[in-house]
Amino acid sequence: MLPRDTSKTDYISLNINDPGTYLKPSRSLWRQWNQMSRFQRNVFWFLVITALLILFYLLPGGTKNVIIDDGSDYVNAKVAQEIPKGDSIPEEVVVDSENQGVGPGGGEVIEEPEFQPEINQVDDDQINEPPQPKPNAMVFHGPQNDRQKAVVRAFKHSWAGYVKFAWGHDNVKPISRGYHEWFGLGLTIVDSLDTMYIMGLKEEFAQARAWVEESLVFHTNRDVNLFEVTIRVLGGLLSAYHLSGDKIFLEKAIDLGDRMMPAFSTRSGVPYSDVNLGTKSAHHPKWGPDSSTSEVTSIQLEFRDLSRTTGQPRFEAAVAKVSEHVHNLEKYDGLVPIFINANTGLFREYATITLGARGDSYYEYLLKQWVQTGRTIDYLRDDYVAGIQGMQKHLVRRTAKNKFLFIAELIGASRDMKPKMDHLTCYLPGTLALGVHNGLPSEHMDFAKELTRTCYQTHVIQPTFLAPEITYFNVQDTGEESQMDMYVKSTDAHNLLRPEFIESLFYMWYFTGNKTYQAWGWQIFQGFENHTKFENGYTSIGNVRNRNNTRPRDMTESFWFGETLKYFYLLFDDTRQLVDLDRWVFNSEGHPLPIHES
Ligand code: DMJ
Repeated sequence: MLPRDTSKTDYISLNINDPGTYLKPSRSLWRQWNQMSRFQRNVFWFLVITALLILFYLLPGGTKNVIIDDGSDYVNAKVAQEIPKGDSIPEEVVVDSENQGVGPGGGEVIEEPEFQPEINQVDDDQINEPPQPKPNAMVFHGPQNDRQKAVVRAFKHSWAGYVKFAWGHDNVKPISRGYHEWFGLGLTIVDSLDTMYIMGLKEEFAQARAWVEESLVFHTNRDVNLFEVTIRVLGGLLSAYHLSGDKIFLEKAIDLGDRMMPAFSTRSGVPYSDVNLGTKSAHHPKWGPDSSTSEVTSIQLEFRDLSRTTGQPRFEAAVAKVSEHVHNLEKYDGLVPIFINANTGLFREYATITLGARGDSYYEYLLKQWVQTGRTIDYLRDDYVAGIQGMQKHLVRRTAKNKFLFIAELIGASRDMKPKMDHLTCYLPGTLALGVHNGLPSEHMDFAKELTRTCYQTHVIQPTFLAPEITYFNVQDTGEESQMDMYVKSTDAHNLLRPEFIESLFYMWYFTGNKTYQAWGWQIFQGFENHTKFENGYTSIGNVRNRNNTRPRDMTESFWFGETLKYFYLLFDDTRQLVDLDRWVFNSEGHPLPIHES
């Protein structure tokens, strides 16, 4: 074979690294261009267009989804592409039925034009309210008895897995030794801060504090859920600030609060569910046009606290407007449907009424806001009392056999009663007890005790001693000896390490001093120890009905650290003085915030 004669090639080499090839003054560019083959010209244009595109995308504000604010956010940007914005989290990591992006009502997304209101904010300069003085650091002395020590061991075990395999990410996956990203905000770290502080875990707290200072940033172009970020991150930061007096937490809270404010830029002032902290834009969820009622009404403690702490009233003004708006809406004997439209400001007609997902903390925050503001805002108390009366009239039912009290749901236009209760509803006894302590009707305590007993039963009847996500109740007497009070469908048999019942046990113990509540909590703690503990932490499980087949889900929600373990620790505080409930009010994620005089 003859060697190829390269001197007679029918192309010229295109070396873009050699400027001489193109810029030699002796050869005209035009001639060179004409000598190029079509292929070479295409390559040339391709390179030029690519370069322009890269330039365009690197310019600030050039894109919505791909821009990365700085190199350190690369992982977040990558994950943002893996988890579609506002869509449901993939099944294997879906852990929170309230947060699943599968919208009731069909999923048809109504595109509404973006509304730019005349800013429903207060001009901070006009109101001369000084910020609170920096709080003194609270002092905690660590676990005082064997049960508290066991809880701290559980915390440290779980935390160790998180540090090792998921540091800086939202959640640890303790079995596969990986992590799960939801908002890319280090949720577990921020949710854990005050728990560690209260448990006296100084080294762990210092490590987390350093991460907050160096790595917690909010400028990533990514949609987050307003409610979840408010209760977990804003609440976690503010609580850490009030307990420790460390200003870094407040600085981060202010930045976050500012970035969430665009969510309130709607016609009605009722916020959108989703807000992009990077671009500061907000919208309704991808799965439907409405926000969840509990979500828009359970952000007030945190935004108000931010205002009171900084002396900047605009945060409180925005959320107070939402509460006032909802107060003025027509209700069903104090009960609210679970969806509300941010633009019309109206409830979705005939949406479900429930004390479970999407309804629960509406009632909780009526009471807690009233407590937070020194019991001075009457309509909040009145709406809360009306809500409890409405529950007793329309939702409270009893099982046929043992007359266990539960809170049913009302479904659809016909308002049919569904004898089903989410585990989420088991927060209510604690809230009722808090209300009675603050002077509300003493019958609420009877209600609280009965519901506590039922929630305890949802644990007792399971071989794992852990409650399922949802329980159904038998209300018709069949006359059969074997009739059960409650049953669980296989799709509802999971346990996500949720805190609600432990939270209620803590309040019941705190206000009554009845050690039975501590004993019940200890039994449940053993359930978690026996069935959710693995080498690298604790995981949600898919099945509480069979101790030999619990189907571990490989996921630790941040509320395990922020709430469940904190409430266990407080429940086992024999002195009942660790956190004074006349000075502090816990937000919906278990973060204590100070009570004000007005
Ligand atoms: C937490 O994020 C909060 O307690 C919220 O109010 C309800 N759901 C989870 C815990 O189950």
